Amino acid sequence: MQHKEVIDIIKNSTNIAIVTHESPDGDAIGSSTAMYLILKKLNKEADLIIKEYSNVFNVVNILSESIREPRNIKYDLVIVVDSAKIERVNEADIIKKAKNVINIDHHISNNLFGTYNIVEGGSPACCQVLISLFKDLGIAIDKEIATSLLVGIITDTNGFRNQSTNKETLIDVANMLDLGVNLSEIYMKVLSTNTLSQFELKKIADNRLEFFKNGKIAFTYITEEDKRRVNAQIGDHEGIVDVGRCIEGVEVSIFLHEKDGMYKVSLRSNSYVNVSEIGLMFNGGGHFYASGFVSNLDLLDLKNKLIEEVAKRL
Ligand SMILES: [Mn+2]
Repeated sequence: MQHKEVIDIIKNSTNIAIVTHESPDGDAIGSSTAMYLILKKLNKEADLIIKEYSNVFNVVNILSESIREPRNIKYDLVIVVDSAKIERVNEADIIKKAKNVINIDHHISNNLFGTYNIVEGGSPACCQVLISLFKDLGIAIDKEIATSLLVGIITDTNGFRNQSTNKETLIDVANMLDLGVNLSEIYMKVLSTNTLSQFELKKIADNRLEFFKNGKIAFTYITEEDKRRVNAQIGDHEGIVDVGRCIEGVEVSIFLHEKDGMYKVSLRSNSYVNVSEIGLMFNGGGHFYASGFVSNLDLLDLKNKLIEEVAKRL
């Protein structure tokens, strides 16, 4: 997709909304706020719609003050960031009603639901996809925008550790340092600091960690009851799936997290298992090394099915 067409649509739209996927992670928050700030530079006040988010993302200063309720109108343009499909977005109805939809994403499973799609499957973060769009828009990134972009890049690359991290990522980040962003502070806040409830939740998951297939599969879970017990806040389960993934010999880490009576499944692989295939089988999606889906199977059934599917690919 050529950026030019997308740029014209942005410039010619008045009522614009920015939306992202439910349970927004750092890349969802970073992409939405970076897009919001870029539009501001174009003298466009977009409705930034984010239903809920973890406090750690307040490292993006403008976040809380910029969020709006969706208006009951037909938007000229809805920009959807970091979302593989409409069903993952809380505000699916405003997307469906909109005159134009720009879908900006990096999931290989993205089903190109937009009127215009800028989808770079395999790119380490939606924020990285945005950087090249912003360059073509001819608007210089400032410190505030760079902070948003870094939140996305740091979280989605897991601190530059994921396989998807590439030369471009590091060059983009190096360039942002010239703008005075505090890389170490952002890194600490979004990736290295645990809230107390997050720590307690992780302890529960650590204690339940089991290994299968000669230690190649790691499995753990947390329930609604666990979350109540530690008074967990939104986002407190983030990062738990990486505990299993970082143990020597593990190829795939499986983490189940109960929410609203269903299980949200996170899968992470280290080198050769394409977990996006498994995500797709269960109507979810993702990337080669990271994918997820939601299931209404019970814990034991889900666990067995997942171990079976992963084992086929070992
Ligand atoms: Mn992402």
